[in-house]
Amino acid sequence: MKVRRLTSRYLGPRSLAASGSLLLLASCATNAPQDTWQPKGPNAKMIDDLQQPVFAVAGIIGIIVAACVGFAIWRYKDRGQPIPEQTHGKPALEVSLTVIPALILAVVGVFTFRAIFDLARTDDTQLVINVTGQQWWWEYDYPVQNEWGITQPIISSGQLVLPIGTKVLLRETSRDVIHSYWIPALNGKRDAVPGRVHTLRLQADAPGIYAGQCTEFCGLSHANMRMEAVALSDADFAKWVANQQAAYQAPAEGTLAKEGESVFLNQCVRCHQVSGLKRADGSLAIAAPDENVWSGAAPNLTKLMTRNTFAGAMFNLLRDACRDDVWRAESAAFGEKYLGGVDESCLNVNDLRAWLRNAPEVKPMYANPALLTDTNGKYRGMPNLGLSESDIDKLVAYLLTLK
Ligand code: HEC
Ligand SMILES: [Cu+2]
Repeated sequence: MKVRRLTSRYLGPRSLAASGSLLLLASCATNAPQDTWQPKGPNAKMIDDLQQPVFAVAGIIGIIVAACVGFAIWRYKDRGQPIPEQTHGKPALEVSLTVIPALILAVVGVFTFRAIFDLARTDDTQLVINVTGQQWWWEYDYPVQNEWGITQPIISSGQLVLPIGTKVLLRETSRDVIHSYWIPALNGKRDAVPGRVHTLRLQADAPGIYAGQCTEFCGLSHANMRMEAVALSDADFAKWVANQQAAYQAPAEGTLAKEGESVFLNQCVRCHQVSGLKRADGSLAIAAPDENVWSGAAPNLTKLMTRNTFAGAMFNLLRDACRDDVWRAESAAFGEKYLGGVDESCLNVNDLRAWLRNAPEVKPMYANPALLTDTNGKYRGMPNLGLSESDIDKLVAYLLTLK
């Protein structure tokens, strides 16, 4: 008796309708940069072309099955009637219910296989970028490719910059655990596995920013391991390449930034590379992150202020208003806005200072707090360096010159 009343209260048609429409409304997000139904390049489009018809066919079949089940429940509900006449099978029905789904799956299979092979092609690549996942950020390494003006390797992180209309091939690997690279608007997922190289094709049709995130659970800050692909016109990409390779500009003597450079030399170069940075004795400062970090690498900061995000794209390097300005720019104006980089007026100084003050506090890195102090000299992610506020002032001034 009691059970009946409970079920009728919670499973009544009204509450079912209410929860159903809530679910439906929840799918109506307007600003959804990671929507898998909005391809922005031919690889993602190929997946979408499979997804749309299969979703429709599966939807129709799903509705028919649900309707049949509903009808059977309603029609043959136990009302005390005698057991219906028992028959043994119906060969015609059984054969057709086996053959029809097999045919549907065969058709879907043919198109799926074709897409899988097309998406695996590597023989038409126009630009190669090496991508390395690690807890919890992505490194991008552009090997020398003279036809793109890349005459020395470019190493960056967080934002993948690529030219539009170009068949880009990512060569993915990992320095620690398995990660997975996924920018839904440009292609499906591809795992980044230590000791292996997996390839992933990317191509963007129009200038803009396309968001994604790591999709293989990789530890405490998995959810904070994001990425953004930034697509630029050929001309803007050439400007980006030239700037990434430009020589290091030391801050002028007597400035706060110059003091920041020496704090950086003392505190940061053991992990972070800034290409061209020299020590007081004139020797090049070369980072050795492998000695200090479990994953063996820390982001290259040479051109930090040319990207809009930091720490695995978890934080914006631009204040919200400036960032919106870049994200919402029309295609034609986008490149120039993006290439403007980050200046003092647009810097998201609060998040950057919080990071320098105590990185593990703003990005979870150790489930066990004891490991924050007892790390055998190696850190997962960036450690708390116990910097003073005045050192942070100097460092921020210095980092602003890295563009
Ligand atoms: C023990 C190694 C280590 C030291 C020392 C270190 N860092 Fe880091 N830093 C890292 C690692 C690892 C990351 C990536 C963490 C992440 O994204 O989760 C990082 C990330 C950063 C980032 C974000 C970069 C990006 O592109 O995402 C900045 C900025 C930064 N560190 C600045 C500094 C400064 C300034 C110092 C010196 C005061 C410093 N770090 C010292 C290891 C270190
Ligand atoms: Cu990951």
